[in-house]
Amino acid sequence: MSSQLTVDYECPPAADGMERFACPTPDRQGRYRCIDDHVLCDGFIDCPSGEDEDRQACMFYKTTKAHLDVLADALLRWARGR
Ligand SMILES: [Ca+2]
Repeated sequence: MSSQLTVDYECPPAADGMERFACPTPDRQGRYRCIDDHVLCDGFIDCPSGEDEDRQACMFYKTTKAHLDVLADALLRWARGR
């Protein structure tokens, strides 16, 4: 038996090919739930222990995503202006 301290569970990709993520803790049946990235920090608890709505993680996630959106927007405008 391997240690349960780390999550090494791989989620199969979603039907549309998007990457999915395993919740860090298993549910009552001992199964790791796979969630889509768009349910992260959406205000609804999707993981058994609510990790996908963790306040600190979501703050990091949202600021990072905001920066990436600005960067992607700037790249798009740069590409269009050429
Ligand atoms: Ca959620």
